[in-house]
Amino acid sequence: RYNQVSYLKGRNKLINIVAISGFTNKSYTIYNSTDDIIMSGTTDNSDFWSDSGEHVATVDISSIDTEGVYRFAIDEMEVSFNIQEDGYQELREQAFKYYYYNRASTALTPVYAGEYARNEGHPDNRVIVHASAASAERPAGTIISAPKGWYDAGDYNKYIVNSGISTYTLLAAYEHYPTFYQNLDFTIPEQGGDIPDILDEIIWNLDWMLAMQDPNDGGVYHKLTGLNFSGNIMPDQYTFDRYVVQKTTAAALNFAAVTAVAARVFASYESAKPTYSATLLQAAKNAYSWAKSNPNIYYTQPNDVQTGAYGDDNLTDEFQWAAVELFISTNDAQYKDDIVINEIDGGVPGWQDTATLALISIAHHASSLSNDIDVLTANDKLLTIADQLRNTVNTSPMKIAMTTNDYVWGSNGVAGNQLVVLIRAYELTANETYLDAAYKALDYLLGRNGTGYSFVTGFGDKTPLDPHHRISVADNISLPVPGMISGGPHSGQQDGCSGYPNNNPASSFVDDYCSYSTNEVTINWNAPLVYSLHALHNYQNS
Ligand code: G3I
Ligand code: 9MR
Repeated sequence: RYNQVSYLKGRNKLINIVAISGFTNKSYTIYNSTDDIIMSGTTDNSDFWSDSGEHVATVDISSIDTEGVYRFAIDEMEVSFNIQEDGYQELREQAFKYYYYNRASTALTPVYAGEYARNEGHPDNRVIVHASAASAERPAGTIISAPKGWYDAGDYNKYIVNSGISTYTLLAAYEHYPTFYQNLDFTIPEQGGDIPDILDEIIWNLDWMLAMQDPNDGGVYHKLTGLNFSGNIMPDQYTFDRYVVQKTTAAALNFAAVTAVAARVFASYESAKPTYSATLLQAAKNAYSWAKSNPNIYYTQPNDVQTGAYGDDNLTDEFQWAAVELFISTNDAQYKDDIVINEIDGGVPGWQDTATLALISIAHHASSLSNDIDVLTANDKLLTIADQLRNTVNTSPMKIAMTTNDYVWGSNGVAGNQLVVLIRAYELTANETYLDAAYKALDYLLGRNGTGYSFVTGFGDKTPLDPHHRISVADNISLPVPGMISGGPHSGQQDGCSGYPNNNPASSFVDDYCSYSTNEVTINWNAPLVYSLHALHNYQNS
């Protein structure tokens, strides 16, 4: 198992040998492209890796540090791998481009989408207020308009909770590395101009999020959805009515946090995007006060709605996250008074666990916050999570950051967010061991894992060809849309798909459309990949 995309010059390089049975001292040989032997040796004794049920040894090939293509041979097996100075350029671009490919309410043109050009679908300009979302001003059946946004995933619905962490992660990428992104072009229709391209893409989703707020009370609809999941059709073939469903506290708080971050980011772009920042900030404040008055309206799936729930009945973390972002953006004591550092407790972030997003923002704004909140304690909490990850990388059989409990639905989103935490710890401390751990942990997503897949479509020797992504199924193009990270292994197998190799958490994965529990794609799993690849590239250059 190896990084199938590229190892990087100047960074650590690990290859794992795995076998069904234990082994000792296996000989291996590494050749360069002219067939010279440049390294050979024997493995250590294997360790049992219970997460995949395999026996594993690790070979450290970091001493090979010349760009090129190499072959690694052991027993009768052979794989080839790359070492490059900048091995991820194309991967970075395509992982980001996924957001463009997943845009609702627009046609994708050949200039920007190449063979993935398609017609417009889901105009979402006639959306019905569902009974669960009815209010005096907007009774059930009222028609509203909420176009744009990114499709959540392999399905065509748009969910505020999951948009929350996804949009935050991309905004944080910009906020943490502004100069880097100001100098970075992406091939999207808004390319160039006064606003960095990453922010142009983010605007596509923010505009939709803003339309999900009821202007009458500040509440935010949980999702915009058909009553059921559609079949495998292209966006322009979709005929179901679309609804906004139930205002929830979770939606209001995710919305408040994201629009508060966006307000401070877009404050620098007032002339290119007049009043946008102020609109976002007002929206954030209104959503937050709605949540304060309605603190425990949890999502309950109405009987006639079948699509994703993104339910969450613990909102302590979302409250803290929103309060932190609003305080950073406003410096208003009202929000500071709601911040309780002791309540900001979580691990690696996810759509349901946003506490650490608050810690990440606190760490980034530490100097302006230190008179008002206990920044030291907050930073300690962030470093504690990173230390655990680094320790797992250094001591686990595969030398990765994943542990048994991380193999959930969307485990590759966990792996991506582990990278974000390690990178933030490096930024906070300048301690290179966090960066080393991040590079090793990145290999996991690109092949050094329990499945042998490089999980990003189009990148690697063995990559998902049949992800749960309606567009990729329906577009008559044999390869899936590139740059999408598949959900990743976990043993739930809720889709009842056949073809899983086994039930082990790290290897229960099947590259089949039917496996929506392991092989779907989503905006929240791609976001930490985009964040991390660009952040690491920034460090690689500096
Ligand atoms: O909250 C419990 C936790 O208390 C418990 O310890 C843990 C043990 O497994 O389970 C937790 O619940 C899990 C939940 O996610 C929160 O993590 C459920 O088991 C798990 O089935 C659930 O999976 C979610 C899945 O939808 C099903 O609801 C995924 O996180 C979520 O990413 C996924 O999202 C779907 C959307 O609904 C629809 N669009 C596609 C998208 C991606 O597949
Ligand atoms: O396509 C749906 C996917 O986006 C969701 O993650 C998943 C779980 O909510 O559900 C998928 O839809 C399936 C539905 O739940 C059951 N019938 C088959 C659908 C897949 O085509």
